[in-house]
Amino acid sequence: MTASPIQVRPDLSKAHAFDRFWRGTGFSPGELLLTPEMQRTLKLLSATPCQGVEYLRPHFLLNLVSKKATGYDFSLLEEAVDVMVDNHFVPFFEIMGNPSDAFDFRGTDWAPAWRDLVAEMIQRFAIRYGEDELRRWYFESWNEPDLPWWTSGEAAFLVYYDACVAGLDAALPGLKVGGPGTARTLSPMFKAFVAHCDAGENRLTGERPRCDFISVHEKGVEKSYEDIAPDSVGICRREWQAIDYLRQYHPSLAGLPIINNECDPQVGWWQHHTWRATAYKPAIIAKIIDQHQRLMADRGAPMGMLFNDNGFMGEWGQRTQFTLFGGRSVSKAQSEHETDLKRVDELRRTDPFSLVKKPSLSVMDMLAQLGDTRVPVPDLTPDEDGPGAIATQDKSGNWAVLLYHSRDAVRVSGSVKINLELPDTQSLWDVLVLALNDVDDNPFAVWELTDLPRPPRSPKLTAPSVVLDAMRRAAEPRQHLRQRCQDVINLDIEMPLPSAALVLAAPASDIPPPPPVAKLDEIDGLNGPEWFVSWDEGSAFGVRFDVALADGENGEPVPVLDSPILASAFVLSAVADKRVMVRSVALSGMASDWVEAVCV
Ligand code: 8U8
Repeated sequence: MTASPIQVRPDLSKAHAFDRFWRGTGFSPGELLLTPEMQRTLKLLSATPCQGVEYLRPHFLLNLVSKKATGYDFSLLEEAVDVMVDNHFVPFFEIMGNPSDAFDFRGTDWAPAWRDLVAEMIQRFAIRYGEDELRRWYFESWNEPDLPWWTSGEAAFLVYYDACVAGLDAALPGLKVGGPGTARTLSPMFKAFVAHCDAGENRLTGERPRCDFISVHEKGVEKSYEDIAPDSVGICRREWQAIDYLRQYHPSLAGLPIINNECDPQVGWWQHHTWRATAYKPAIIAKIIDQHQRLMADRGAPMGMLFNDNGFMGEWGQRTQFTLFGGRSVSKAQSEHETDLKRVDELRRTDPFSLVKKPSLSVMDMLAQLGDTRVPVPDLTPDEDGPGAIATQDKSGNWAVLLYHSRDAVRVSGSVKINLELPDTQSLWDVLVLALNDVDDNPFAVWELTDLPRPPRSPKLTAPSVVLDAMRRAAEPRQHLRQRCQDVINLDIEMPLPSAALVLAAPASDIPPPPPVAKLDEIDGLNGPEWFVSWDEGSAFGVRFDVALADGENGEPVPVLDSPILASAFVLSAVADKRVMVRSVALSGMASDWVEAVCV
């Protein structure tokens, strides 16, 4: 017997404003920003459309500052922050690190000097990046002061926070600041921090401690080399514990946005779990985001932001957005982290490397398409059986719906049929469905089919260009349907477990889109030059892009993928005597002329 399809019926009567609250990532340590691998990572990451990944939260940035006989040397810190800002990221700036180990936070009288350090840093940033830019940033206290990243105890942490705020306010009053970024639910450090912000006094200014947001870290499950199941609902449950605690004991703080800026399915970024390289990861990312809307925001929580702390560099099974081929071997960068500024020149050099995108980043390309009005979908029970939906419209009424099928279990299979009907879609509509699942393919599966040497036999991943290119194609969402619908949009969509699918729908149009402005950058790959092809995404809803190679001057462009690309860049190995061509494709399938991507 075939089960009847799961009905997905967005309810327009419940539509409300929707904020894309998941646009952050992080990594450690900050000095990775000086490496060619991280600089390439950010260049590729910034091609997530519509600033789909906007905030970057590195640890230990202040270890890049050196104390000199007179004053501080900020040059390495500024170089690192330039890398973020030049790639259009907004720093979520943890005031974390100890310049030349000059501060003994267990001692006395260090607070005015810390305030002055922060103030000087902010004054320099204001000159370098401008005041308006700085007002977009978030400033946060030391990462996870309830774990051994902070060893000086609660009292010193509160003084440290006061000195941070005093320094920020001395330089540029009103910058956004908060904390405590704690790792443990309702830990004594969390309680001490919120009590101080509620009823304490800034030790340096005598004012009430300023706090614009509360940050906590809640993840799906503790670290383990076993593929144990995360408890995704547990993330929201524990965030509610923090909110309930504030409501009960510190109501004056209970309205502050709650930010979970390390909202990962599992602790331990460095441990290898192959599910991090398959469709399991994009599906659970989509589910956790939807849970934050349904179980937090819809129930009155002051939802701030949600970050996946997946900006690290590493291999298939590690918590990263790309798989690193070649380059330097990455270790437990954070736990073993000790900054050695004498080795900075070594950081700037590396062996040849290539990056291959993971499906966990492709789902950010999908999420980025969602509109600013959410249309709730009643009667789904994704937290019990897996299939869920985030349905949205934009201001013009165009639909973007993200469907997902995810369970909190790594080793389950199966498939469901979803029947999606969009309301109020009379007359003609163009519809496109793109999907990520392991049945179509995934880059890790392409890799597994090879007999290339892999760890522990080889300390670094390596692959010929043809395999790198095949893996990159397999990372992109696949086109499942492109169709013109008359009077009603009613679609049956097969959703294997795990998977994510994006449905885009707009009133039909036969006008071809204008060609994109396309660029080509030659970058150094593992096996020689690679092409980073990028284009201006424009603002027309549903218009996406094809990349093709053409022989010589007059050859016909041959697309490298049979699906339009959601991101605003694609990487491929350079091929002699070929030209790279790009075109825009509207939802109707109407395409612009091809344009050549040229080096500028
Ligand atoms: C609870 C816990 C145990 C442990 O052994 O290591 C941890 C490391 C624990 C909690 C947090 C933690 O560090 C944070 O989480 C990391 C991770 O790998 O999950 C990183 O994502 C973060 O950068 C770090 O702040």
